[in-house]
Amino acid sequence: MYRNILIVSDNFFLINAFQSLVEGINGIDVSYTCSKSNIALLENKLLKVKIEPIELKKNYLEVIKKYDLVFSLHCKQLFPNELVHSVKCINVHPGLNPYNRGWFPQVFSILNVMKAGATIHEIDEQLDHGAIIAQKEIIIEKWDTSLTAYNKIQAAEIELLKENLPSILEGNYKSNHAKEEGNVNLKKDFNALCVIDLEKQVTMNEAIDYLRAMTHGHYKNAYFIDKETEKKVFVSIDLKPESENY
Ligand code: 0FX
Repeated sequence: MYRNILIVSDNFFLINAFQSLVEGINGIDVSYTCSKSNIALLENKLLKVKIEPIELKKNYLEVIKKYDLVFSLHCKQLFPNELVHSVKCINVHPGLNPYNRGWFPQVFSILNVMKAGATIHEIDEQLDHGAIIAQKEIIIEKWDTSLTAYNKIQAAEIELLKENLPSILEGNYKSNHAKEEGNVNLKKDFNALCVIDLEKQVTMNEAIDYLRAMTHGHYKNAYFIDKETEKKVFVSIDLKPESENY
């Protein structure tokens, strides 16, 4: 059984959910950390745990000495190879590996119609790539935006943690490598997507899919530049399926 567990996370919701899941388990010691730059999380009064900043690139040797299991629950930092090779590191990822590994998987799944969901996997040297412990697919409906798809994915992540945490802590889980390498999207791919080319000709179907992929609550994603004022104009979309509101 793993006893000294480190959580590295930049996600409020997942930290609190993890804490609720481990609350009653005896014999384990769980420490919670986030990126140094995540002031909002470090100062968040609603967090149920004490959280400390960590810089994995600098502090990985201390982590190797102190912990025998490390979880990444949506963490902004890359895990150094030395850490991954020395301690069991596990990632809870908001995508259905190997489809759309990397940045904001559901955004790309809306656009390229690849499967979406949540995956718990061992961390290796490549992005969202290690042996898969468990995964859950979510269905993206035609009226889902990035936000509504993401909410389904977070719910799937919690379900996966509930189902798999006992065997992960015991170290007796099974894991399998994905049969394909899949595809990877990076932050720069998302940034490039944000720029709307007003002259581009697309079908209404493509336009709606693009806008719902880029719509995520208050985030200002897709934009065009107004020629006269040279201001950025941000664009999002509101979709309501008939059964919900009519
Ligand atoms: O927890 P998380 O999903 O993101 C975290 C890390 O911040 C990120 O670096 C890491 N790749 C990921 C696995 O874990 O929260 P978030 O608020 O950064 O992003 C959540 C969703 O919000 C994302 O899937 C798409 C949307 N979003 C986010 C940002 C920052 C946008 O639409 N636009 C944005 O500018």
